[in-house]
Amino acid sequence: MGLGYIGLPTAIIAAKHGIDVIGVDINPKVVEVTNRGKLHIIEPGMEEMLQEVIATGKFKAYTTPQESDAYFMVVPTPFKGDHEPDVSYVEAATRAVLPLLKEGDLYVIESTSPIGTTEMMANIIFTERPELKGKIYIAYCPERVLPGNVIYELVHNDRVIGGLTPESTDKAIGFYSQFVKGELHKTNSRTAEMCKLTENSSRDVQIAFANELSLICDKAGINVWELINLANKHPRVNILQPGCGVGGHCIAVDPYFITADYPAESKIIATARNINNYKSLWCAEKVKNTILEFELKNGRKPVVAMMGLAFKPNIDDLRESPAANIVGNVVKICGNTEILVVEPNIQEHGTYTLTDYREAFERADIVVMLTAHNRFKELPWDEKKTILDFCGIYKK
Ligand code: SAJ
Repeated sequence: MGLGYIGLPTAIIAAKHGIDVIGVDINPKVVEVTNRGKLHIIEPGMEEMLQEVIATGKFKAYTTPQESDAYFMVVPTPFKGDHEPDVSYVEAATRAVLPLLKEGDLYVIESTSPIGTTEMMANIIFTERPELKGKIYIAYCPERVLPGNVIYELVHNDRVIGGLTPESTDKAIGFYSQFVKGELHKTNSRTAEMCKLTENSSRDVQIAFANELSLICDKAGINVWELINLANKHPRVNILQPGCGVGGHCIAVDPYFITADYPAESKIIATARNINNYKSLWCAEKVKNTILEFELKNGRKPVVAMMGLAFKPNIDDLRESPAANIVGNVVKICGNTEILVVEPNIQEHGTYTLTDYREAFERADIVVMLTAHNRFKELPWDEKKTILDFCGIYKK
């Protein structure tokens, strides 16, 4: 249920391992495109695999669920209101498969979910189908793949599997062991739900620490990249890298699933979110001030190169990208300044005319490094330009 960034690759990999897979998505366009062997998500190597499993007849997409032996909820859990998790898609997917459930079936939630969601869905199932009580297996099993490396990680990562009962955990392990080579760790559903949220919150907190250091170092006149490199020479210190904020659909989102339900207890997690959000605003302010200073000093407007739109290095994914937000913010406020927007990993953009990264660097008076793409690392350091390096292009 759900043929998005995780559901579709999972369906394809399972089919590739010989499992008969029915992919379901409420969006008819997704179903049509998928059945034509075209990938509607960005994931290297996945389209060839999709075409293969369609050809072998192991995979087909539909707009409504079909009777199966195991059902997987892999739908989005967005926000409603002020960062409150919205589990209505998980509930809708659950209600859609409810009439099809039969004795012995496995029902798994993979969607990132607040603590207690699996129990809540079990309640819905048993309220509507009381005769299934004790006769079906219910578990929570989050994925932890890194976008861009999904084919490898779906198979090789360890997974945490939390059943409502030990029998449910075993049943789910039986399923996943057909294609997962990583270790499958047994737990209960609440721990598995919290484990997913913990992993991404942990990374968010660690990035916030690096971002906080970058703000301190900027004021103190210290090169933060050199500082972190030196601190990491300590055998028990491993600081992550500062950047222009935290993007993507996971790390900047999942911590709110904890803070929404446990506001009094989740102080560090909430502060980390604020620091990482603030870092993007700080970067945008820095760019605007640098433009003003240039004008005052030179009596003309500068040419500005904004280097990168993607949410992390060497990908073409612009979802929830702090770099894209900063570009939007600067373009809005400094509309009459010539701003060259660069993203070498995409061909075109709906709003901006893109400039080649070498040309933009050459022409710019102010160069703003937003995403640490490898290609930008070939560019020289140029004393004549003002370079704002928010992502460590020149850290060496
Ligand atoms: N970032 C930094 N500094 C760093 C590392 C990352 O600023 O040192 C920024 C990146 O630029 C990016 C954001 O953090 O904007 C997130 O990037 P990422 O590569 O750390 O993670 P995602 O969002 O692509 O994938 C994460 C992964 N989770 C963890 O590493 C704990 C992945 O394993 C999860 O499956 C995924 O979230 C998910 O779906 O939840």
